[in-house]
Parts: sequence; C-alpha cells; structure tokens
Amino acid sequence: MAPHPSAATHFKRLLLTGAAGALGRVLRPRLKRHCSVLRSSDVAELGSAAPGEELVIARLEDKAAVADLLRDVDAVVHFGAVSTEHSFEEILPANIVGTYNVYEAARRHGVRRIVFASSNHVTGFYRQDEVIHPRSPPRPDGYYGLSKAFGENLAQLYWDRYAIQSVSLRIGSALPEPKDRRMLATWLSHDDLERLVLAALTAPVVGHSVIYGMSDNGATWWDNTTARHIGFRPQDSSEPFRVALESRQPSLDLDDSANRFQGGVFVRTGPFD
Ligand code: 15L
Repeated sequence: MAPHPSAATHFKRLLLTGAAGALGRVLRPRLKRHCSVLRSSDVAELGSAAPGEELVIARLEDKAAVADLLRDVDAVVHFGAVSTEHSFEEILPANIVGTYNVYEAARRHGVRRIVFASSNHVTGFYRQDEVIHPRSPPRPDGYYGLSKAFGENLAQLYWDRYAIQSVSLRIGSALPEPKDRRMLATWLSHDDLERLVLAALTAPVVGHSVIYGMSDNGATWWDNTTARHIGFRPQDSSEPFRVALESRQPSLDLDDSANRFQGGVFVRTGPFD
C-alpha cells in the first residue's frame, strides 16, 4: 500500500519528466496526490490524462520544448533519461544535454527546486566491501553513471550560482522486489521511492544535497548520514527476501567483476564499438 502523504505541502503544479519510464510510471499517480496539476512529460506515449494532469510529449534535448515544459511549475521531478548503460552517443542527448536544458529552463522561469534522478552508478566502481557516503568522490561505472555525475555537478553549479535547490537521488534498484543478491544492498521499494521524492520536494532547506535511494536494508554499502536533514525514513527492507535470494544464488563467482563492484553488471557493460 502506498504511503500516506505526510507532507503538508501541496504544490500548484509539479513537472514530472520521464513519466512513461519505469519509475515515472510509478511516480505519476503518486505525485498527482500532492499537487493540483501534474504536468507529465516524456518522449514516449503517455496514454490519457488523469483529472488534473497535463501531458506533454517532448524531447529533453529540444531546448525550446524543455523551456515550455518548465513554464509555471513550482518544482521539477526530473526522471527523464536513458536509464541504463549505453554508448556515449546514445547517452549524450537526453542525459547530458537534456539535464542542462532542464536547469537552464529552471533558471529562466525562476523554478526553485529540482529533484534529480541520479543513480548509484555514479559510484559503481567502489567495491562491495566498502561503505561509502554521498561525499565520497564519484567513481562512475560507465557513460550512464558519468552522465549522472554530470547532472549532480550541474545541480551544484545551479545552486551555487543561481540558488536553485536540488536533491540528487542516487537511486539503487527501485523495483517491486529485489531480484538478486546485489539488490539485498541496493533495493529501494516503490513506497520508499515515493517517500524519498516527497522528502526531497518538501524539506525546507536542501541547497544541493545528494542522497542514496535505498530501503532500510540489512546490508548496505551506503551511509546516508550526511543527508539526514532531508528527513527520508525508509520503511521497507530487503531482508524478507534474503533466504529466497541466497538459495537461488548460493555462491557468487568473485572472478566476475559484477560480483565485486557496487555497480554490478554495469561495470562490465560495453565497449560499444
Ligand atoms: C539504475 O540506475 C538503472 O536505471 C536501473 O535500471 C537499475 O539497473 C539500477 O540502477 C541498479 O543499479 O540496480
């Protein structure tokens, strides 16, 4: 069951980019409960509009289209992106140019808050026997992780220079259930994803904050202490899935880099020529 909205904040209009994507589809009905109007956008088909919803098909790399998208919105939940490892040429338009277009449009329209879907792949080349924190130096595990590191740096620049507040969410594995042993550490339930996005939208002072998106899992590689001010309290855990996942994968081949590094298979996806 979805979490009840605890935040008193009710927005007039929120923009959700990537609304047709895997996590956009999860967030779309949930965000609608927290705003009078939800503007849902994607490059892909969005179906029909719910009451109080505006649908806009737009390419993130289209600067003019993105400028129109941000008109009259209170805040942006920016989830639009290529969301797995691809060649640099495939990542560049939506993830790098597109995120720049979102921040530039925010500056021009005076939008003061952006929740940016970053990824754990910003730090995917840390080992699974390390516990890191949001201020650990980035170690992207591919072009996708690199594009998210760019987005985080952009968020920092637009905070320092233009006072646009952002929360960069280094999302782990946001799925209905953890699917393998790695996800015992990286899993983020959909309800906790909603809690995380709401906390990021409503915490009064965030500057540019970075936080890992994970549930209250027993094993963790990420220490979110430096982002406690956001007030995110995960309520789900991967522990109930542990026995089943360990019996499905009783041993792990440690010669496989995917089993040694936090980014899993992303660390060995590519090259693309
Ligand atoms: C991500 O950033 C991806 O978007 C998603 O497809 C998952 O692979 C996830 O990371 C993960 O690390 O499990």
